[in-house]
Amino acid sequence: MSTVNKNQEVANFKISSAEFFTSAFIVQQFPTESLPEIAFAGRSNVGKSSLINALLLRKKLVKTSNTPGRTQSINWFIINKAFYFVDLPGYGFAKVPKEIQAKWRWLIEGYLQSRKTLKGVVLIMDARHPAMPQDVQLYHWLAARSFSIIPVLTKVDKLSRNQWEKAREECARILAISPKDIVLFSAKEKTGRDELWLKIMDAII
Ligand SMILES: Nc1nc2c(ncn2[C@@H]2O[C@H](COP(=O)(O)OP(=O)(O)OP(=O)(O)O)[C@@H](O)[C@H]2O)c(=O)[nH]1
Ligand SMILES: [Mg+2]
Repeated sequence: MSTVNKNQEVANFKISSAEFFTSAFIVQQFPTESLPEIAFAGRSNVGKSSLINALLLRKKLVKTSNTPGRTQSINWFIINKAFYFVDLPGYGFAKVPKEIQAKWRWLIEGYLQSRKTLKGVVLIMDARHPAMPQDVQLYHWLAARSFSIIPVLTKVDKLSRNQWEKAREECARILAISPKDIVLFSAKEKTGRDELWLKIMDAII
């Protein structure tokens, strides 16, 4: 499909419904696999939940917080009754006790390893600290399993415009990918929203 058609597709795309579906604190609580799923992963407090709200143009569908470690379960949201967005707990927050971190890791890996309906993973990083060691670790873990990965640098509103490309190039260098594969995003300003929707649609189809 040409870029013009694709942009048109995003322009015509309407979010007719976006609802909370279910939560899982343990693997046994995962809902039955049915519709395609897109997961959102990243370090604690990076802005995963805010990014989902920005994509859906909903202010409070997904709970966000200033305190890292807000999202403690895997949460499914059903969009247009056609696919799920899956908000994962964050990783790598030092103040979360070790045994809780281990539990979340178990839960996240349990999800990523087993989910047959998982179509793509949006890997969210902070534009001010692109590709931290745990991001790189998750990126390689996903790449080794042939996942469709969509790397995103969020909170770009916190950088000056001339730092955007620097952040993107730095991230691309560390992940050994092309800068154009990385989406620059801001939940606050809705920067990169159409571009990210396009990549998500590509992954779902
Ligand atoms: N300026 C700015 N702030 C943001 C942006 N995205 C998120 N934030 C802020 O970052 C903080 C964390 O956002 P969340 O969306 O709760 O982050 P999270 O990754 O879901 O956090 P956990 O669930 O704890 O892992 C909140 O105070 C948000 O308001 C953004 O694009 N720009
Ligand atoms: Mg969250």
